[in-house]
Amino acid sequence: MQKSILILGACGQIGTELTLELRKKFGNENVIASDIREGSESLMESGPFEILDATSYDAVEDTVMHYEVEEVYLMAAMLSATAEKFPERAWNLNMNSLFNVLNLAKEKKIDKIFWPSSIAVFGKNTPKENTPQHTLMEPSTVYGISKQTGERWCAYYHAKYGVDVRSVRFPGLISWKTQPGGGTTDYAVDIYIKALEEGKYTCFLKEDTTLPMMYMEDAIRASIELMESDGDKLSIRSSYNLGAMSFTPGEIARSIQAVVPGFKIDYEPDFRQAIADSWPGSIDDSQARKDWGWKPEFNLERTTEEMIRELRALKG
Ligand code: AKB
Repeated sequence: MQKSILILGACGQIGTELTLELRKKFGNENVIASDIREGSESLMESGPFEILDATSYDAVEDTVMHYEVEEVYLMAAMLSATAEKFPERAWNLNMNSLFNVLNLAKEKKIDKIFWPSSIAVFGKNTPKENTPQHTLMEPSTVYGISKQTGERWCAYYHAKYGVDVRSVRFPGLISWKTQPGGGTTDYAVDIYIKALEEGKYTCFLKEDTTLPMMYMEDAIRASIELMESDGDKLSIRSSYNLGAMSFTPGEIARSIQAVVPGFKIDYEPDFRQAIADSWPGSIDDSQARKDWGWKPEFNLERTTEEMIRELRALKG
């Protein structure tokens, strides 16, 4: 199928792999990558790229009109740990970029939007295990507040203006191609890199902190599957719970030790511990499974195998 797709924030952890996958699926020329900075060689050279600030309505609108864009994936955001340091900048980036694409859809300049929410929408009074789709949500971080507010705006634009916006609440994402930046779950990527480079890692969370996580391949597949699914079957227009695996720093360390003998970990919790403590340990994603057939493929063991194999191959 031919359609024109714009990725805002294409050079980040999700955006890079999402762009390459969408190009494989819909053709290089049809997928326009954009960001405020240049990205990896494979992203820049495989299709159109624009330097674009997602918070500028005029700039986004110009690009949408120029390429006759039909679908937008809005991946630009400031994540939880960085957002605590720059609350206003985080709020402006996370909210203004969302309003821009919601308004473009309201004005019928684009047909469909993908916007990721996060487990950060939940708070310390939310049930921690098997966190339900509909539950108490009292986020304690700027990032979480921006995502929860964003969810309400998505549901509102869908109900009021018929905007076709689709969203999932991502857990921590693990990938080897592009590193994350500024998140609380970033340790689950850093640990693999440090295990291979130095044989040891100092974790900024406690040994027994359980968080929900997902391998990037599953996350990319979830995003595209949700966008390609029948809109009439989607009962959630705020954001779908999405689960894959849950583990602690102690458990991921042991899974690495099984393939990197001698790997050592120690623990020096910092301000990110309080953020992690306010988030769920596991997620009930039955609504996503029912509405659009979501099913994860990667558990911790398979993730560790792939991460170590790919990172070793990168080092040569
Ligand atoms: C973060 O740690 O901030 C993100 C997230 C869970 O949304 N990875």
